[in-house]
Amino acid sequence: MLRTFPEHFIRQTSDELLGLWDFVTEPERTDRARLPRAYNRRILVPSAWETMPGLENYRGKAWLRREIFGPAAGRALRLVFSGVSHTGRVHINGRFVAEHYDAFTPWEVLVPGLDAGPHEVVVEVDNSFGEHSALHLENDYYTYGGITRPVQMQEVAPLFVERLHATPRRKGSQWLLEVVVRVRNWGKAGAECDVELRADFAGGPVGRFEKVSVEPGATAELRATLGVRGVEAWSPQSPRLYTLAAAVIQDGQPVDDLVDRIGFREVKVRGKKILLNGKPIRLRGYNRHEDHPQFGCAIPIEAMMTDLQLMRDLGCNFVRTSHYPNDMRFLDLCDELGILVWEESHSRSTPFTHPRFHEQIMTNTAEMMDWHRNHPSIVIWGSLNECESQQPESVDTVAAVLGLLKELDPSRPVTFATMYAKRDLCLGLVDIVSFNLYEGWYGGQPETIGVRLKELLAWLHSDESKGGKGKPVIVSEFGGAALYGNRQPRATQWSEEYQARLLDEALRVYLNHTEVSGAAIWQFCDCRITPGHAHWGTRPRTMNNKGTVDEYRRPKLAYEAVRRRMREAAAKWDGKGAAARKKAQPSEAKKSKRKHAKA
Ligand code: ADA
Repeated sequence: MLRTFPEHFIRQTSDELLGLWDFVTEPERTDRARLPRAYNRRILVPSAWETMPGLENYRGKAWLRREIFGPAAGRALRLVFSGVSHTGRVHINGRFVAEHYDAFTPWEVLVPGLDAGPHEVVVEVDNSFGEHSALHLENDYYTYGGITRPVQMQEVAPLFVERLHATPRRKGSQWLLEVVVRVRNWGKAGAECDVELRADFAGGPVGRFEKVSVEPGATAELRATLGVRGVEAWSPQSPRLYTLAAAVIQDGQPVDDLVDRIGFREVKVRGKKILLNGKPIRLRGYNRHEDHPQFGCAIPIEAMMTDLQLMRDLGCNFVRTSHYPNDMRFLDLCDELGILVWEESHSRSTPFTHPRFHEQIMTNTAEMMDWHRNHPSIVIWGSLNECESQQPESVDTVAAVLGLLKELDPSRPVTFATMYAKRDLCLGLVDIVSFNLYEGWYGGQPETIGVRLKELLAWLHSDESKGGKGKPVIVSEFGGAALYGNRQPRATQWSEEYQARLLDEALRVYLNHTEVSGAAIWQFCDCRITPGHAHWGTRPRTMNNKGTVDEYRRPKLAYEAVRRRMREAAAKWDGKGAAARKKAQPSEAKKSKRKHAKA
């Protein structure tokens, strides 16, 4: 399954491509044909090939092969890949059919006209760096190789639901749901259908598009705004999910469908606050890389759940998917558990000068939003982590990427994480200002964290020219490294003691500051990095060691300090403490009543 729930009741789907495929890497090939004639290994899908003996460091091309049977008569084969790292080229019976770049966004391959088969599917996968890859490059995390997220095989009718988008909006006491359905026609002739919307928040159908006609090869985009009453809002405390489905009906019969889960919630920025359903929220949690020593980036759902449970135990309500779109199953779990998410498109200090940067970041950003926009847990869209936002010549690019986020989804605030603090030139382009602040690690001391923050906030809000005056602020990264097991009473850098002290002080400051709307520790778990780089290549163990848990999720000393600080903040801001505070503070209405009474 690509998701944690069934997405189709009418469309035929199969998980048979999850399993063993034939496999060969370029150096192990024995022929020079366009596609390999012989395969010397077997590989599991999904998996990262670095988990196989001898391929721990392999970077280059490899081929995966499987035999499949064709779809039923009158149906096209549709393959949905939720992640191939980083470039996938699909061949069916030796014929090239599709290509996709970037490990972190889903993509689909549609093949009409296949008979019952059998047919050969070959996926050429490439994880090499160079001119062809602007977003995957040597970095402070690792680009793995393989079909690293689940893939699904589907049989689709000529008219099928390609995408279903639903955006909730609050209007007084009711909700509006803006629905967009894309119906595609792969057939050779124009065709007509009705499209019915059903939801579990209503007894029967909630909408119907009649006599929709779609030209051959074209896609029709259907739009409706539904008024919805009597639903429970989605929130971290009560992550209520509903189901929305679109079905294609022809001659009175349903021929295709797509089901998604939605939540009714609204995110807004008001002055220096982020509001969820009209109430200020404070985000506390982690930056997380999809990385695990046993699985690489191909993390099984069980391990995703462990990560989320650890974050829950730590008292967090927030995760930033640094620095790329995450597996849809992870986002599904966040939806279900009520974890708030900042999802960002793929970029970390990526040079804008790379010849393919513009095209690849725009595509990645649009794909992220096309596939992930229904997740209620996603409350912030981001991109361009620590990119060149301090350079005048970069402003247009930052504006273009953030503009795309805004254009495709005006319902969520946008941001990027900057390392440039007072030198940043793009703070005017965001809804939320996000600073990566490594005070106490790359310079400074834990004790100077508070002073640095105060000074930065005073500068930011001092006048309009800074771009961020009066906007909410998130400290999007902070922390320091500790090598698991390196315990020393001297408590110097790289020791567990130092990291614990640093995080304790940082959280004391950030979680209690009324002008900080969010704090995300760098990072949840230690992660593998690309070796050899002048800067990150010097990191001990060729890992980024700033995890609160190590790569095996073993807690470091800081775990307890973080847990205590986060839980205190939870009690203060969103638990019983918050309710008690509210009670203690007279409402505006009561205050004015009292004033009048006094007068
Ligand atoms: C940056 C960056 C992270 C990581 C971190 C660090 O802020 O966004 O990806 O590299 O620094 O550990 O230095």
